[in-house]
Amino acid sequence: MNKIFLSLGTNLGDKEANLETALLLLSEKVEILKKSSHYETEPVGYKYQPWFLNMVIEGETELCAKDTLLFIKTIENKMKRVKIVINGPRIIDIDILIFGNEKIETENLTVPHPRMLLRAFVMVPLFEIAPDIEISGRKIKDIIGNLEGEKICKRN
Ligand code: PH2
Ligand code: MG
Ligand code: MG
Repeated sequence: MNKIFLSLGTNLGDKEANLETALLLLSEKVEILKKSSHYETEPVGYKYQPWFLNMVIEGETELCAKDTLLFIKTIENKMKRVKIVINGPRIIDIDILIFGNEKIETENLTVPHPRMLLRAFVMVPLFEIAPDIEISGRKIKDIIGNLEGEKICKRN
């Protein structure tokens, strides 16, 4: 079994429903152990788009990293994600943040996720469910302390 952390994000349509659908589809092959709260977050990168709803989950899967990525892509396709603008609006985006203690650098997949340390919309929900993990030898609390102030608001 592989212990994994995934981030989910959506900023089109019924965002709550999109997260629920994605979790349901994920649960076919990933046992979901912990779910963060949902966070409304200011778009990072491309600004001219609606705010996102983001969350992070901890799970376990029998799949290897490559097959997990393929599985995630089938879910994004099932949910009819279309890519028009880089970093632009999407019905669902599911990213592999951490995959066991594997370090992966291939054309399609880099783990730990290369930009996660810079993004409050990943690090804040991750801290909520896994405050004690370290990423590349750094404590999450220290990483969050150094982030730029992108706006992020926890939903009840
Ligand atoms: N995803 C991106 C780019 N920018 N901004 C927020 N707030 N949330 C996201 O999930 C997000 C983003 C690329 O995947
Ligand atoms: Mg992403
Ligand atoms: Mg992605």
